[in-house]
Amino acid sequence: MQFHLPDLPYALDALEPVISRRTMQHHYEKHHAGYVDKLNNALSGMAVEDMTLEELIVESFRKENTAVFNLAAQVWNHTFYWHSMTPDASPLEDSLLLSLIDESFGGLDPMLSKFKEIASGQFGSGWAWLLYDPKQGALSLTATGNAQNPLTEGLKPLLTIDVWEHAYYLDYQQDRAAYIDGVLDELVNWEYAVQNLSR
Ligand code: MN3
Repeated sequence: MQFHLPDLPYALDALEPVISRRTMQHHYEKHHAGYVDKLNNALSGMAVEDMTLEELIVESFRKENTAVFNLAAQVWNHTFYWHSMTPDASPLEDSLLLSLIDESFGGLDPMLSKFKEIASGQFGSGWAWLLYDPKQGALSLTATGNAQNPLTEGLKPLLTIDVWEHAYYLDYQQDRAAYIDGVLDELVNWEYAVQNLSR
């Protein structure tokens, strides 16, 4: 079984000036591609035929196969992150998602402020997520360390932002908050979040 590096949904320079072409080249062509290669190497000889990447994430987590889990989750997280952003961002329209955001956070602006706070506050490498909890019927925001992925807890990711240093260091150096502001103010792909909620 070979997993493949998915195409980027836009050109390498499409997210400028928030994320530079140079960052995208390193991040997509080196980091993301590297995780795909290492995952395929780690899986050689293992019986994972017909497993989707999501199934592999949940299964390797359950079996405490940390090496495979970390790589599979990093492959999935990056693909999800690219799609969480768009150069053609438009405001979130009236939708079930907007109603849930109102219910769970008291509005879009308070939700975005909290998203920024959680993403900035993640100590070390990781991800910040907007999630739907099917059991509670409610949204939540959380940060996870390293490769950790909310799929393992039965939660449905709607959006993510990568807060590993490689995501912003070339453009913003240590100023993670400026990168997060740029992404959440300019690049959020609400259409993708709406699709994820209805999946
Ligand atoms: Mn990354």
